[in-house]
Amino acid sequence: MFNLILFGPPGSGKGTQSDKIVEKFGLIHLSTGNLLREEIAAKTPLGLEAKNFMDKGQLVPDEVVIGMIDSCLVHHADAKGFLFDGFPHTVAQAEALDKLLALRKTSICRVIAVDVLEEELIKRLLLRGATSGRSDDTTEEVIRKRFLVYKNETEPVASYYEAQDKLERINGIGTVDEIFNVLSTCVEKEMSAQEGE
Ligand code: B4P
Repeated sequence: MFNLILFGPPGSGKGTQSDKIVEKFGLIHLSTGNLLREEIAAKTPLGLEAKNFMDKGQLVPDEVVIGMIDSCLVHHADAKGFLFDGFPHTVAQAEALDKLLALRKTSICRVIAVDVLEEELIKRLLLRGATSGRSDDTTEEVIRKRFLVYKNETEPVASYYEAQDKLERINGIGTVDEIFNVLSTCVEKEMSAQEGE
């Protein structure tokens, strides 16, 4: 199995690039942000609980998102591999993911971190908020809160994978196609290294 994590701050382009990577490489896209928004749109009890956290720029509790990922792994037991987008967001989620994958005799191959400066991220998110109506993108106050949470709770996930020698950083500023080309090269290199093992 080939399992990849796309890592980065809110608005760094994880969702945008994930759609293109899964199409090119035949992986299953697991986005906790999308899964949570589907629950919100369907007005499920889980969605209503999650909306409270997301609208304030906070993370949804670990046990909720870990449970969602576990059910997706069960549902796609025959997948060639997974692209995790927006997961893990905390070190506790990263540890849980390692355990879930070990139960399936597989592991994370590579974590690609997309680096973008905060001022560019704010511009992108406010623009998306104005056109999509996403409630966590509409005010700069909530967006800045999300960055603070990212620094405190999510950035340590990068060190967690760096210690496993799995982290690679790329520049996330440029056109969508330019960034996709860089990402594709990283994925191809990693896939051929895995085939050679
Ligand atoms: P997500 O849905 O995961 O994150 P996002 O804010 O959409 O960022 P992404 O990096 O995917 O940006 P995108 O491609 O869309 O999380 C939302 C919230 O859900 C979190 O704050 C949290 O509350 C909750 N959540 C999710 N996962 C969780 C977890 N595991 N644990 C706890 N809580 C969790 O790009 C952003 C914008 O930039 C788009 O408008 C796009 O068109 C534009 N863009 C993309 N690439 C560009 C480029 N190269 N140049 C210019 N613009 C670009």
